[in-house]
Amino acid sequence: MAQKTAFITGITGQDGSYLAELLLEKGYDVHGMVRRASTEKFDRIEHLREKITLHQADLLDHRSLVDALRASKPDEIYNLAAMSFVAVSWVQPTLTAEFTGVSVTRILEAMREVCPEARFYQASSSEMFGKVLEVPQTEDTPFYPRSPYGVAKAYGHFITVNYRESYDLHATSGILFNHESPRRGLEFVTRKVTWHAAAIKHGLREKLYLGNLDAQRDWGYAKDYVEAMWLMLQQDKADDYVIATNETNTVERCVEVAFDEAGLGDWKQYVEIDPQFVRPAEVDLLIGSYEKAERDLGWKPKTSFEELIRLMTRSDLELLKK
Ligand code: NDP
Ligand code: GDR
Repeated sequence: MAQKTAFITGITGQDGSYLAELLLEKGYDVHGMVRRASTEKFDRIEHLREKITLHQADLLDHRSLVDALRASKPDEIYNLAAMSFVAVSWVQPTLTAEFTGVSVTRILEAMREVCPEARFYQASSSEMFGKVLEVPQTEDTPFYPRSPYGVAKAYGHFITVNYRESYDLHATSGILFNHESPRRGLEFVTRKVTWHAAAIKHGLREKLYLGNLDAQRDWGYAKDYVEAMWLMLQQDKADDYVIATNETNTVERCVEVAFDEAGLGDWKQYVEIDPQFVRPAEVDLLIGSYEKAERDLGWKPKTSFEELIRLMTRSDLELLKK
């Protein structure tokens, strides 16, 4: 079989780096899009640099997207690039709308122009569900986003569906629930917690400041989730899929598990609430049903919440020891 080519936007991010590894293992020619910065921050893909091809482009720049697709000639496009931190979407709402929302149209248009036969994956999010209208959330649960980020992702989701229906593109929207790993950005709550548990253990920090401890999330392991992205693009017919674990836990429980793994005893003596981390509007409860993904893709999560938080804590303990 001829070698397949994949093009990944957001290859420098958590998911992009795991997806690039997976596709290389599967024998793909992997191309990635990176944006220019005064300092290169390619830590997550440093170990892959000689095996992949990088193209300079930006989600805001149509010309650069067209050129990058022309140069890479992909069979599969994974659109993972976005402003992905929910809290910052209130600080930069218009930019979030551009990066996370309208840019999906920009890349779909570039694809129509250059490679309409390619298969397209859009990184949609459980944040689109927002207010709790149904439990567990499925592909049929209505959206009621509670952040500018969620609103932008809902636009990205619907434009993907619309281009599939309007132009007969193989365009899929993966509605992924929170997924974490040792490569997670330090601003997201799980990694913030595991990093601080490790830092306190090593005497580098004294306290951990958090916002809402009662928020409930369906947390899975990023490495399991990139496999689902790939499986979605191997289907004859494009569709939309929820990827989740069907288990929910509070932020407080996350803290409890991480501090236990770090051997710190009672977490309450280290944690303080700081209102700056409380959001203007909150998503109280996320729990997703992966029933359709299991049925159609044969996918199910392999890593439990506790295993995940423990492996992230061990990784941060090791990291900070150095
Ligand atoms: P990260 O924040 O780790 O990575 C985001 C990536 O997008 C980075 O590579 C970043 O590049 C790139 N990017 C941002 N803006 C631009 C731009 N203007 N032009 C080019 N590249 C840009 O996110 P994750 O890996 O965690 O998530 C991947 C995708 O999946 C995102 O779209 C996210 O919203 C979505 N998602 C994530 C979930 C999760 O729990 N992780 C759940 C559901 C959806 P740079 O390194 O230069 O900043
Ligand atoms: P989320 O993830 O907003 O769900 O978006 P995040 O880890 O930022 O927050 C999860 C929950 O924890 C609460 N929380 C805090 N969050 C952060 N970041 N920092 C804190 O100090 C803190 N204290 C409490 C939050 O209020 C929230 O309820 C992630 C991102 O990866 C999105 O890109 C993705 O689309 C969704 O997951 C699914």
